[in-house]
Amino acid sequence: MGSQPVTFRTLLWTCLLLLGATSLAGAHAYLDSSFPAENATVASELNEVILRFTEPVEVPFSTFKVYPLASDEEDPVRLRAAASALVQQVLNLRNDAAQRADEGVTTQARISAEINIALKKELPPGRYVVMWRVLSIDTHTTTGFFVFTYAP
Ligand SMILES: [Cu+2]
Repeated sequence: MGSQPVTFRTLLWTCLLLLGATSLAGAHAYLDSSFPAENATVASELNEVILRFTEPVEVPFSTFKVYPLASDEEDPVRLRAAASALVQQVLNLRNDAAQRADEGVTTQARISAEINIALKKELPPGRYVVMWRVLSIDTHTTTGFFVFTYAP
């Protein structure tokens, strides 16, 4: 019976550690804002995409891509489904520069909450999907995407 207080204390510490881990896990890097904004239509000339995350991300260990989305779907749910299917297909692709609408990340810092992605010159009007898989400094990985329309 003498060991009971120790067990209780151990349990208490375990709970506190778990609580701590849970609040840490809440600090994943999610998209906070972007330019263009999600679902925005951009009428002016566009040469980069800017992503701002809720937490800094490890730039060299993260992936960012912009792809044209061959869809004139008007229903937002179906449009998002089409974009999601494209992301599944291409986010892991290597040597896909020819298919992409971007020329890569121009952010110089290794760790940054703001990511700049250069776009190819004279992009054709249409829909585009911005997609990412980011490693945040708390070692969690998150993926995401959004669609915008380019109508210069
Ligand atoms: Cu996290």
